[in-house]
Amino acid sequence: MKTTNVGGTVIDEPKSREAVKLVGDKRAGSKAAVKTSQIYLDGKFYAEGEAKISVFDHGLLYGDGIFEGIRFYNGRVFRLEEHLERLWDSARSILLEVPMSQRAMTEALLETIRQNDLREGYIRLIVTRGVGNLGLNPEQCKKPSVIIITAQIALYPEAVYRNGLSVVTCATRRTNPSALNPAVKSLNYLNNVMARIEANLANADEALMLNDEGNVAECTADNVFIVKRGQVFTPPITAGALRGITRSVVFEIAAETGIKVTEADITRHDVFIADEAFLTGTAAEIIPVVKADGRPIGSGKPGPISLRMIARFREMTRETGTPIYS
Ligand code: PXG
Repeated sequence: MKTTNVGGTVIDEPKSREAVKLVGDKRAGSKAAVKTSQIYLDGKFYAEGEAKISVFDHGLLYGDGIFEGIRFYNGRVFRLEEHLERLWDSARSILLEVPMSQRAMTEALLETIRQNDLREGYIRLIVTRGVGNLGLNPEQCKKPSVIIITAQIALYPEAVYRNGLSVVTCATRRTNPSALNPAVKSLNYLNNVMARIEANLANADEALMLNDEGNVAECTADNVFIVKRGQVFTPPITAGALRGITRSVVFEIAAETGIKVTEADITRHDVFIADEAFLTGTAAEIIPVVKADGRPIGSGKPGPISLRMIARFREMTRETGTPIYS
């Protein structure tokens, strides 16, 4: 079943069978047709159907660009500064100059949410290399483009946070950092998309991606954590993981509650014998994993540390962040 949403756009449709599906498809014929989302494109706002970029934009032709996925809750943008820092880091790494200051970007972002009159949702912030010719040389591209899209988010249903997800290890390895560093949040997500397809084909909720050494790197859009004997472990960034913002919030919650977190190489075996496992990401938040490659993790139910993390994370999202309307 498809339901529509006011924000117009939706970032994903979770795989879970019980998933709530939200799509911005006006043909689905409901209230969503009443309001189209306003999209920021290079300093101006356009209705959803009017926001267009050139077919010569290298973001499209080569995946040459960067992005961030950000959430806002209860009228506040969660961890906005961290997301902008990471965007600027990605830009630096690929020698792309974001055509505005972080301050101007903050204002553009907040204004986009205001234009859409939302208090809860998701923001997709994209900077493309801009218009060039059909050659891949970025020197052809004189002006990067900035796109900001707000959307209501297709959350996993609450039951998944209580019952957990299944993951399968996929054959697609995470990109080797010396080829394309996974720490750069680039528009080049085909590596992750291929892994996602494998999860779909296996009828699993997520794909566990390994690096060239065979250690766990991350899932397709989430960082991975395991719990063993009361201690929490997660792969280091050097294993091919994105420096997730939600990941860093887990470090903070752990410090607050006296739980030890260690960045360490994790094998599939470690996942199989873990007492608990969970994933972290802006879209998924903190979500328990209860099955890996057909093996139940721990008791096969979300464990106490995962549930404590989820509860504290939710408090933080409601109480902290950059105010949108004041
Ligand atoms: N790893 C990868 C590869 C990601 O793309 C994360 C980890 C988690 O990072 P944050 O900072 O969000 O805690 C991401 C997150 C989505 C979606 O629909 C999420 C991301 C990218 C694309 C889509 O959830 N990035």
